[in-house]
Amino acid sequence: MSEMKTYDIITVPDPVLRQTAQPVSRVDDAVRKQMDRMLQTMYDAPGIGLAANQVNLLNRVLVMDLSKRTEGSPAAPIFMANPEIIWESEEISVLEEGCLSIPGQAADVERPAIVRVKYLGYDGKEAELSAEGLLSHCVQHEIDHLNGVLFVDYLSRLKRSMILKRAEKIKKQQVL
Ligand code: GNR
Ligand code: NI
Repeated sequence: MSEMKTYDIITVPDPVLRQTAQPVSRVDDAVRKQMDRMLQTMYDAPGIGLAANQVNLLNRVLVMDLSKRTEGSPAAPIFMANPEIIWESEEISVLEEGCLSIPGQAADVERPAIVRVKYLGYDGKEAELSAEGLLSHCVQHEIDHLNGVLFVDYLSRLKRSMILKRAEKIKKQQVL
C-alpha cells in the first residue's frame, strides 16, 4: 500500500499546464487507479490539491486533502471527476496560494469566497460540495488547472512575470 507508484509533477513553462482537460465518460477502475496515484503523488509532494494536468494527464480529474497530515490523524481525501462550479458567492476572499507546478512561489489571490461544486465521486456517483475558506480556494485552483489556468493569471503582468521567472530559475537549480 505505501509503495504505490506516483507521477512526476510538471512545472511551468510546460505547455500541458495551459491545455484544457477533457471530461471522463465515467469513473471506472482506470480512473480510480489514476485518482489513487494522484493522491499519493500529492501527499508525497506535499500539497493539499492536485489536478490531472499537473501529472501530464488531460482528463478532468482532481484530488484534494486538507486534513492535518500528521501521525495519528486520519486522511480525508476528496476525489472529483468532471467538477463544475454551479454557484459562487458575490463575496470575495483573498488568500495566499502556492502551486506545485510553480515551485517556491506564492501570492495573494482573489476568488469568490464560497462555491458549490457538482462532480462525480470515487464511486462514480454525482455529488455536490459547498466550500469556503482554504477548501474553496483549493477547489477553484484545481478546476482552473483543468482549464489551463494558473493562479498567476489573476496577478498583475509584473507580478506574474516575476513569479514565473523565479519559478523557472528554481527548477533549473534543482536539475543542475
Ligand atoms: O498545495 C497547494 N496549496 C494551496 C494553497 C492555497 C491554495 C491552493 C493550493 S493548491 C496547492 C497544490 C497545487 O498546486 N494544486 O494544484
Ligand atoms: Ni496548482
